[in-house]
Amino acid sequence: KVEASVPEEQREAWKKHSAKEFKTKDQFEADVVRHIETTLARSLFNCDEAAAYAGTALALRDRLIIEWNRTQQQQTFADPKRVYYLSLEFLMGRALDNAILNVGMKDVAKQGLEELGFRMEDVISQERDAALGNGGLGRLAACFLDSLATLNYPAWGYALRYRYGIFRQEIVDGYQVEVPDYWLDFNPWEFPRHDVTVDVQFYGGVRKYTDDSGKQLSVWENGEIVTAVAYDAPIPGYGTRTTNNLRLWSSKASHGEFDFTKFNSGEYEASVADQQRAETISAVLYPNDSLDRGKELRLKQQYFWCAASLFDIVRRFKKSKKAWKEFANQVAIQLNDTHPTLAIPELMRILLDQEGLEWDEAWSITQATFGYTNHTVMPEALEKWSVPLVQHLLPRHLQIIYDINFHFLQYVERNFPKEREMLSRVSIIEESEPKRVRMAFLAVIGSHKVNGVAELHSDLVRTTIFKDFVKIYGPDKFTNVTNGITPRRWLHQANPRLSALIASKLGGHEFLRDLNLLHKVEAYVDDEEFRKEFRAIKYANKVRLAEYTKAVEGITVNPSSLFDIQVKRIHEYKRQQLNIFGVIHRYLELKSMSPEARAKVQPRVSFFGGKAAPGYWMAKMVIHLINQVGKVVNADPDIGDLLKVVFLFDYNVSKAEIITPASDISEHISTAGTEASGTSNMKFVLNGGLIIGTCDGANIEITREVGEDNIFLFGNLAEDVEDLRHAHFYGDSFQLDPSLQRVFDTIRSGTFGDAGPFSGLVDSIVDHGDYYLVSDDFKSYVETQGLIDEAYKDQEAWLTRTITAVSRMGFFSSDRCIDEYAEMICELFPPLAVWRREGWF
Ligand code: F58
Repeated sequence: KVEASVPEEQREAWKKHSAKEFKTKDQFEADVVRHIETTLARSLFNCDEAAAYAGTALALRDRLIIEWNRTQQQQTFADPKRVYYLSLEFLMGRALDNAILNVGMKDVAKQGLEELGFRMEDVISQERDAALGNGGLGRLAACFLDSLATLNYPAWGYALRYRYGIFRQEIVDGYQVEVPDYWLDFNPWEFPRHDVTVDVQFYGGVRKYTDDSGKQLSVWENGEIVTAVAYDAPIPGYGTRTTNNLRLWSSKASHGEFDFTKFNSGEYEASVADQQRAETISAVLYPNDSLDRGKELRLKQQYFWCAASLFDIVRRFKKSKKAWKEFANQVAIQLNDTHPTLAIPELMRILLDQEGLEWDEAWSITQATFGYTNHTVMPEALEKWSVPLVQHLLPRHLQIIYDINFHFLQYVERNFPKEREMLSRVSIIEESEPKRVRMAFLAVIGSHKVNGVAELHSDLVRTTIFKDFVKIYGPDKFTNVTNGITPRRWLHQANPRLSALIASKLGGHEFLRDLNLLHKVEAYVDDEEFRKEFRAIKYANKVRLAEYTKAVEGITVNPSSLFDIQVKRIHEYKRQQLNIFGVIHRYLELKSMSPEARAKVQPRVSFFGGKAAPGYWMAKMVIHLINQVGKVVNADPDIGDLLKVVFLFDYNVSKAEIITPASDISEHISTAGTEASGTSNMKFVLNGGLIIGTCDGANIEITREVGEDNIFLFGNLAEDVEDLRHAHFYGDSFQLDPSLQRVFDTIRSGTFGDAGPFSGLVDSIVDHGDYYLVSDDFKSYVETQGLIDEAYKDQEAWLTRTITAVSRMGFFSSDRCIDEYAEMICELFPPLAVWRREGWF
């Protein structure tokens, strides 16, 4: 039973006046104008596009709030099992366009804005991206929120409210320069909840005591307190009234702005320093996309966020007055990578120290509550925290981690008495100097399910990093949920014309809710009218990217060229270096051709985009090389339109919405076994582009779905990688492919400017073992690019391939993933199956 704050007799007045949603264009316009005039204090004489954006966003926000409140009320009354997605990153991008679409107001808003004197695209582009993430992992979390709401799951996201998101990238003299991303100037989508706060403790010590019943308990005390303040953002589902909540925590000093005792005694600086130290916790997103740097502030962020979120979740559970044994029936917590793993010892601490449960009961509740998603098998990305650091910052948690380890190792010893060396391999504590806590092991041990994000990756998870754990727990604990993307943003929003074309053939936009319906598109693969429009759409999207390229990079590209795109974080394992070496090879080939031969060449534009982690020298040199090559090639009169090289600076979600629909070919060319899944590969194919890729991550399942003829695979397989690496180190003669040798010679000769900065790139391949096997795959890469050139010349066949591929992409909807998570991991069924079908209302 939930207490209402307004007595029965007064509720009529509330109902009469409670906010109403707008439905018509007139009501929409009225709300926009009212906000511009009263909330922003502007008028029609000084309303620029930024103000129009603000007014529109506020009008839409009013509308979202109604549904949001309603959803939350319904959930409070029904008190179903809820799923909590703990992710340190949510790469949301822009919210307005998505909100307009999801509440079904696209036409009304477009016409309304036109009547008020604005173009919808201009208004939408005023919004800054919410860039609270690095790359795929953060964007996946954002797609999942969209799907959870669309499928009516009662779900909350929890993260940090970073004051600075991922840095903005500028290019100066061909080098990446990082600029802070202060995105909170005007953010209409968040609601500060100053009444929802949690005090989070750090440092201090642990005291043992005996309570009245004679029971031994521990208490963590005398630490430093930082307050977490909740900021909520509504997450509307598509075609449903369900509007879920994303809760972001902001840190502030527990005593408010100043410590008044210090302030009053004249210690102004100390008083302000405390405040700044507290606020630093949620100040900035760490811009590393794969390396674990083990920084204290990062650990503080992780604990701060876990502690605040768990307090909130437990507080909500306790309102229901249910017994603790019901906890895991009411609460499913999904850990997005190991970053939230401290939630495991934190829940144990709450259950043991605050609620007085016995170890065994607390542990079975904890294990039943958590599920863990792994996103990488690369050793340098697996988090390990130094024991002395955890001891200092979280002394009680370290005890609990040791206790968990003790129980676990006892279990292993009992069950595998002959395998003593296994104990040190699986121990949560690594016996290094200093000792370190292996967070991935803690996550596995504390969860009831562990999943990878594509089939190959889940196999590698089972056979490499968690091999021993499969033996210990049995294979059922380890599963796969292949990633997906939301078709609302990545088809309908990014490519409205293609979405409209598909809708015209399928009798409406239902495919946006059930992407498997796309298979019906295949029936139109020979339909001339359909083909014509499909081709025109691709061309228009390429023209849009060409215009954008001209506007921001000053480079003219011909939209009739083959557009080859590689946009993602810059990393050696993703092998942008392979791509740019291939481009240089192409350039050298062109230079040595006769005019007759050149006339037969397929013109191509190579687009690159992506950020390098600020401390990642090699990745930064890759960016520099791309820019330097572009400078030379684009200015070469011999080459003209035959080859252009473009680095699109500051790649982010909103730019991806322009770039993705414009590809003919996109590159997903990671060293086999390194890219867990990839998700942009799915986006490109869904938008009518083909892929050149290695047998890695989700490329393999994309091949299974679209058919081998509709994808260009090349390169060595994951199972060969170990031997190839070994051969680089121990093989007697290392023979570089002559074409690659020529590429290196050209770089070293200074053709692309000072060769000094590029020596590391070349040396890593020639002298340092070529860890990412660029030289092993170079030949087949270049050959496959040749096949692509040939294939592209037959435009009709190419079109058939792209249409076929689009129609077979239904599997890659994030809606499918979310249902799989719900069924297999969170065990949200059966009650949710009903709501899922029928919606909440
Ligand atoms: C990515 N991981 C995988 N990590 O690389 C990609 O293959 C996969 O498709 C995607 O997750 C979604 O499953 C990724 O983006 C990060 O950015 C982390 C940020 C924090 C530090 C460690 C890496």
